[in-house]
Amino acid sequence: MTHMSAGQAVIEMLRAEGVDHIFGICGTTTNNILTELHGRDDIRFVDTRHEQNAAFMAYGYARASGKPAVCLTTSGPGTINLITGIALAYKGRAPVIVIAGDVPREFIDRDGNQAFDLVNLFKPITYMAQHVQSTERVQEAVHNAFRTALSGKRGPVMLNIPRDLLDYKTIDYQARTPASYRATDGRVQGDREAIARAAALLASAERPLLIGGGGIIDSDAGDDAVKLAEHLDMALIPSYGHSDSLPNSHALFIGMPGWRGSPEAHEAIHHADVVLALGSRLSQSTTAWNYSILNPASKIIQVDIDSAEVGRNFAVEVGIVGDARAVAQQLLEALRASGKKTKPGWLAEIAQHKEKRRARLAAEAHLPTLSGEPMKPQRAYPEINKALPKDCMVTIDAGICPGLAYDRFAYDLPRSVFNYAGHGGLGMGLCTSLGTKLGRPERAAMSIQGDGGFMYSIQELNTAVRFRIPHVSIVLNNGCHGSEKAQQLRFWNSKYVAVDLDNPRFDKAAEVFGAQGFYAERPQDIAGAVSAAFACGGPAVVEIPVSQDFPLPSKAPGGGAAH
Ligand SMILES: Cc1ncc(C[n+]2csc(CCOP(=O)(O)OP(=O)(O)O)c2C)c(N)n1
Ligand SMILES: [Mg+2]
Repeated sequence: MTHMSAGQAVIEMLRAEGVDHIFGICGTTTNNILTELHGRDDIRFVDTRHEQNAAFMAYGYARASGKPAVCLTTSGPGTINLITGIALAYKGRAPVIVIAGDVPREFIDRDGNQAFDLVNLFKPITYMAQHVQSTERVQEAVHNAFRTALSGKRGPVMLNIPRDLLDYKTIDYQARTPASYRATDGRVQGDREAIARAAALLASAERPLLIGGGGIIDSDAGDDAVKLAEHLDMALIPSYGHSDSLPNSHALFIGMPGWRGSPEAHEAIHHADVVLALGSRLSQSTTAWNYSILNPASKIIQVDIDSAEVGRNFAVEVGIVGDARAVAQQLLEALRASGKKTKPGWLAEIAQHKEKRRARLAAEAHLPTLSGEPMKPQRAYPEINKALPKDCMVTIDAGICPGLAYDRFAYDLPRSVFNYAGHGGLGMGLCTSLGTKLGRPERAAMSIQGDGGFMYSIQELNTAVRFRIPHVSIVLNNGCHGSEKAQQLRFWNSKYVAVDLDNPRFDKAAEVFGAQGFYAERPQDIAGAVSAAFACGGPAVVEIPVSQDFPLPSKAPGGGAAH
């Protein structure tokens, strides 16, 4: 038991959880915690230039590192500004813990300055939003927050602490290890009988296919999924936005399905007779929620840590509640007993799909329809690929030009690709990517965004410079909100409103911020510029001007996401 300030006790609890970065902006209600960081070097406060960006960074940090991330913000607008980024953490299943310093209790319920019902504002976008009741219960509240954020399906939580509970208060702090207040070991195993039925179905399959979702990343199940697939000759398909759940160079890997994905993946999925959805919700983005990608005749085995997801979007033959890694191991063990039966016909079909995709994308470097000036956005990708470090973490912002990245970058390591995760918020690219770099400093990090998306958070170049974060931002500048302009062109008779943009030169803007700027107007300039940006060792921006000849949207209004 140690007597200390209540604010220091909060910091000690974060340290016990391994938290080494806190994202936010200062404010009068959090000085009781913030000032306790003075002189400490075991934990760093990353003060951003807008709270929304702090939440986006925390999201990137948590997804890249697999560790919880923390935001600390002040009363009223300071915390309200987090909402868009925390909504992303909610959609993207990231354990982000918000500690909001609130006005003192005497301001509450009487329209005091900066007094808002923050708890209710955060309820729909967190797994738990709680008003801390007393100084004595702060420790319990912080433990609850970590337990909730990290158990089962991960996600954000919010603690609202009125400042009078901490200001100048001391407590007798009893340090506790995380294992004493939340389950830190063990994995949820699948039900034995369900495993046996799933194994029998997989053993009888002629064209089995594995869809690997975010659950594979969260449970580190990639290697076990691959072993299972190799045993059964299963095609490997990642779910939408989770291309890094399975190694892309593997012979059984085809490509990602969905709107921005590979048509070859759709062909394979449609022809599969048994589909194992491992840690995948079979979401709207992966499946379109209809049988345009999946085949109604295919039998589906679905594995998810959250029983509420099993059978939610498609009828399943076998549903298994469990950890993706534990279940993959259980299935392999059950199947090994019956030995391996090679499926040469299906293997040949998988190889054909893989080759067809490779050839389609390779052709983009030479297609006459993609030549000419200004450069078509597709033409930038083979060139960026030439300079992309092998271990690079890539964050893809919303927008039509960045969206091309989904089918055009390849990953062999988990925790390599980050995106808006069904949230769709423009402007997360730069900030999330900076968070990934802070979460995994040993790997390279790059964000790819459009001119619209980049201007949402360009001020965070200042944060990147102050914190000396080595980072590359690629800006595909088509001078418009292209995704929306394409919609107005195709579905609204070219009645353009609010879609054209007049931008500064982004490489020059980078220099004003103290970062490095590069400009690549021709395809042959891109690889050199991107390599130099990575080599410069600090934050860098590569502007690539591209044409407005965007790929047209295939969906009618109301027919799906427009980001
Ligand atoms: C926060 C937010 N506001 C608005 C939108 C709608 N929206 C989707 S894409 C887009 C335009 C993106 O433009 P840009 O970043 O330049 O990419 P481009 O489509 O031109 O490649 C807009 C405004 C959104 N997704 N998120
Ligand atoms: Mg644009």
